[in-house]
Amino acid sequence: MNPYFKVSDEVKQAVQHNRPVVALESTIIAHGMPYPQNVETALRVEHTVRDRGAVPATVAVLGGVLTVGISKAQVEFLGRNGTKTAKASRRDLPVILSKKLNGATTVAATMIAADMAGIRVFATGGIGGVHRGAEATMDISADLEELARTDVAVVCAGPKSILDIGLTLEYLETKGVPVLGYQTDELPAFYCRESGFPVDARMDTPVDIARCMHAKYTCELHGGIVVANPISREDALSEDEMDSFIQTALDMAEAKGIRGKKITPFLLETVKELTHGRSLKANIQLVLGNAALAAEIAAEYCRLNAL
Ligand code: PSU
Ligand code: MN
Repeated sequence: MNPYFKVSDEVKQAVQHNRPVVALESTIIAHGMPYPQNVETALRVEHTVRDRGAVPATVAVLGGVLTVGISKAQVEFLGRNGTKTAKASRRDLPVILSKKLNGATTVAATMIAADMAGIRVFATGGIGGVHRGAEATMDISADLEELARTDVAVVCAGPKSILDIGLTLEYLETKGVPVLGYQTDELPAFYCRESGFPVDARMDTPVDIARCMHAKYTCELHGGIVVANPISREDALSEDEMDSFIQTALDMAEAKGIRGKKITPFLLETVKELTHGRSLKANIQLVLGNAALAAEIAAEYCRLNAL
């Protein structure tokens, strides 16, 4: 018995019977979007996963318990409470658990929980990465280190251009993390479909991605896989336009001296204001798209494991 860890009955049953499950994070709820869009989106994402025949498993720390498969009421609580709930990445977990606090799990912390629960597929909006200027600040998201060590495929819309995408790819290469493009040769960059950087490999179907996971985990090549799923054409924002907004947001962060775990939420919020909410709409749409793809990959992965 681990007093710091809990899996809902529904998720536990699904994992035990090799039925598809998709892990979902909660930093995006508490720190990534404003209320009430955060709650609406989190519940729509769960619904999308169910529609595709998989069980959603939203992860958060509640009263010192890392919980996989939180309830609707708990999603609502996290959404309303917003940034009052601490952002919890790997290094934050021991303090939050021991003090019986609440925590909104990042990609890294959600991967840890998913792995502990036996869930291999996780959907989110964007992963953390190497920040611009990291040569000086050393700001590299713990998400990358987690991708290096924890066996979970993360379906995302690519790293956001608030990051240094080239350095993020270099880091992932060093750490042995495959970066797969879903129906694309080019790495998408979150709100935009283009980044100017190629992916390691293009995968055209969910079963191809599941096969890649199967090969990796059968050979015990530990660590994550990035599945980069471009935002739909109709929801995408233009690269040129976003570049200038992102530069403005970065300059504002610099002027205000914002650093550490606060930087990612600050940049997201500022870009949202600069685009008059258009970036929020794009963010919502891409998360829904990632949830749908993740559910399909999870189903294919279960099929391969049943053979
Ligand atoms: N990217 C997004 N939206 C988010 C995040 C990243 O587009 O909400 C969140 C994720 O939870 C990710 C975290 O794991 O930010 C990364 O934070 P940091 O850079 O401090 O590691
Ligand atoms: Mn950071």
